[in-house]
Amino acid sequence: MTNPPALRFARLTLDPGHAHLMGVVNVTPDSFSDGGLHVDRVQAVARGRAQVAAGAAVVDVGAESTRPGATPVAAVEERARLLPVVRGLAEALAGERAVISVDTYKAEVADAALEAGAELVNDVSGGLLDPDLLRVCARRGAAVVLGHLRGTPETMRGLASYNDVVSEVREELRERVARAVEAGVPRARVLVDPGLGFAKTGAHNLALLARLEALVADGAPVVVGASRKAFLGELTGKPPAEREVATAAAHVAAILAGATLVRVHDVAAQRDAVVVAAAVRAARAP
Ligand code: PMM
Repeated sequence: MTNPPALRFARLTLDPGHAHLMGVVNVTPDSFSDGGLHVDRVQAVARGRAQVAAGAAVVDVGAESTRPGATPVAAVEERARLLPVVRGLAEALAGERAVISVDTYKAEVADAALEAGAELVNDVSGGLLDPDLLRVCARRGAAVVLGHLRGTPETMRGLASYNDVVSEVREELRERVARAVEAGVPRARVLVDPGLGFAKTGAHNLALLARLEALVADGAPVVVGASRKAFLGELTGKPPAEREVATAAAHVAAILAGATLVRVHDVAAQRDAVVVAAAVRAARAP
């Protein structure tokens, strides 16, 4: 297995040979309050602080759902939702060993979020939906997660067709990494993600988890997001809120295969599984 270099951020260095938690912070309008975005902002910042207190190295702030079939949000709206939260988190986490990530595929949103204090861009499309995003990351020295999807979140459901999902995803991720490097992002600042659920069936997700070593072997730190996803519901028969143990099992498999970062909704619920899986991996004979 190759050993990717450490990922340096302002107050934290992520060792790709270890496993870390990325806690999700969703910023969606609160339809039950007339305070709207303000109330949302306070709650989102508190959520981010709690994720870090529970053990997250990264908080991933997102304002547009990328679930299958989700309708896109305009960049201006996405920025208006995200920026106050990113600024609030940058202030709230100033003394913490934590990194703020922004979950967006839009260059102008990423640019504004990096200006506001984010250090990592999490693009589920891997630079495919807005190629300017890679140039923004290069210019600002940001690290970037390049996710694998086909089509768009709106259309991807119909595009889950592969002969060999693992080798095709690996090939397409290699192309995306090459494009990021061409755009000026240092290779050492690029992470990759197989994009579980993004133009994938449950069987595709399982194949990617089962053979994740193939992606890890390419050298970039691997991010995995299985948290509460539909394929875990298909396996267990449980609704999203009851998929924490299933999430932990999927992420333990990913960590044993070499994943560096797992993206979760509930850091407190997931931390111990990640710590134990990482310790087992580290205890392997060198
Ligand atoms: N999944 C979702 C959103 N962002 N980012 C990365 N890097 N990997 C993922 O698997 C991923 C992501 C969609 O899941 P959610 O709507 O449940 O957050």
